[in-house]
Amino acid sequence: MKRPVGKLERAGQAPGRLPGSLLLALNEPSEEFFGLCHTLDLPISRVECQRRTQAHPRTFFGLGRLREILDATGPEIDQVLVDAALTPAQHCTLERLSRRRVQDRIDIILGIFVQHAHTPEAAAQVTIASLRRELPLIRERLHQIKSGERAGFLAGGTYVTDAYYEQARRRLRGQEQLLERIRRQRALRRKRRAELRTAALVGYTNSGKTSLLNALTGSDAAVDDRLFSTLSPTVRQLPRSRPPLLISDTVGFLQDLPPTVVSAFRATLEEALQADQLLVVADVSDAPEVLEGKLQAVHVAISDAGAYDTLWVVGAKCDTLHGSRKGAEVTLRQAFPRSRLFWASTVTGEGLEELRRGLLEPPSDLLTVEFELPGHAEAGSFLSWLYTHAYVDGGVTVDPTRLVARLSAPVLQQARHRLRSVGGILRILDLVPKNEHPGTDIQAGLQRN
Ligand SMILES: Nc1nc2c(ncn2[C@@H]2O[C@H](COP(=O)(O)OP(=O)(O)OP(=O)(O)O)[C@@H](O)[C@H]2O)c(=O)[nH]1
Ligand SMILES: [Mg+2]
Repeated sequence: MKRPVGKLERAGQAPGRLPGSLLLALNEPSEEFFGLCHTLDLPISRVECQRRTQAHPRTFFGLGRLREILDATGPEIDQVLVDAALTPAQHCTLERLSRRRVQDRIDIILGIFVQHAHTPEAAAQVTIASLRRELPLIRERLHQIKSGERAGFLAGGTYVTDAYYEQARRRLRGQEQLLERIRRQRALRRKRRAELRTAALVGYTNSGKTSLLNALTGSDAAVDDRLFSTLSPTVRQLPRSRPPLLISDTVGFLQDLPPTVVSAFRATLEEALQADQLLVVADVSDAPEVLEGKLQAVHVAISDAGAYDTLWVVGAKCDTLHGSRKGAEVTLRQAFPRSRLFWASTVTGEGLEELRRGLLEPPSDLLTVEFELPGHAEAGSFLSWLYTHAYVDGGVTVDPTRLVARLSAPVLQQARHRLRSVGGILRILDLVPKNEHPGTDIQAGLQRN
């Protein structure tokens, strides 16, 4: 993510033409904060920093320094941006002293999410996150009115604020119920797809996940050099995958993502993390120390959802590595030591074929099963079902129809069930996989259904 070069300078060249923002940061603003502001198109006209190890508990900067800055601030500044997550007390006090809208890191991230929420599910998630964010602020304003710090706020005083608080709570409950309904519908759709193999692209925001999905599946989901372009999961089938492999792309991670946002998007993320194969997409155009920090955030988010032995790492945007790949490779291997590593560029196409081949490979924990079917019509429908759920090895013989396929234990259960109505036979040719309990159901041997 590039810093919004020129925004500061442009505003400086034409003072007063466009209202701009005053940016406050402890020590110095982070590149990522500029990236977030760029994503929201917020023009920054002035940056003020204060060296201190901890923010002031009420005024963020020391009160003296804050007053000095605000006294020198005219109408060209219409809002204050703060590169930190403010407490409700700091937020409301800064608002009151500056008499301007105050937006901290959380507000800006939420603003981006609001802009990018294009589906009912994403919209409900974002509204919930915004309302959960808003409630403590309303409470703090109410507190400041009652303690006399904010006389006359909202004209009606405590009465109006109380009513607003209640209204926000009611809206929150309504949105939570709506989201629950949407999730139930999604769960139903997911259940229908549950037997199909899935791979999920996960990673830091802007790491190139959607570009990779598009390149692998020939789709055209929106790609942008801005943060959080994707909020709702997109699922596409990998062409020529048999059985079909569904690839999903979802919301990206960010270091220190506010808990309100994390909790609103948890279900979406967990759904992605349930995939059979996870692909962590890492942007190797980042400097190694930046990449390391981002991978750490990804690591935390993934391990929160359970350990992943089958995780693959994709060094994305590898066209930007003009010199050696060693540095990026060391960083990627340190973050995910046991993972298979791929390189990919959606610009030059490098590595895409290898990744596609990797995705088409059958997983190692499948059972090899021989089927013998009578040659009538039901056998045909069983065969077409088998082709969409198992890796059917070449060489199907007819009369009787005999074939060998590799399939997972759950698919085997269903195959057995379906065979009953067809009147066929199956024979498991290899041993029970390590992670299964040996039981009569899946032990080797001829079984008549
Ligand atoms: N040089 C180069 N740029 C790439 C490559 N892949 C993606 N990009 C650029 O990286 C930026 C982000 O790409 P996206 O695919 O939107 O990234 P994302 O991870 O889906 O981002 P979010 O949905 O915002 O989390 C875009 O400007 C892409 O054009 C690549 O292989 N090489
Ligand atoms: Mg995306």
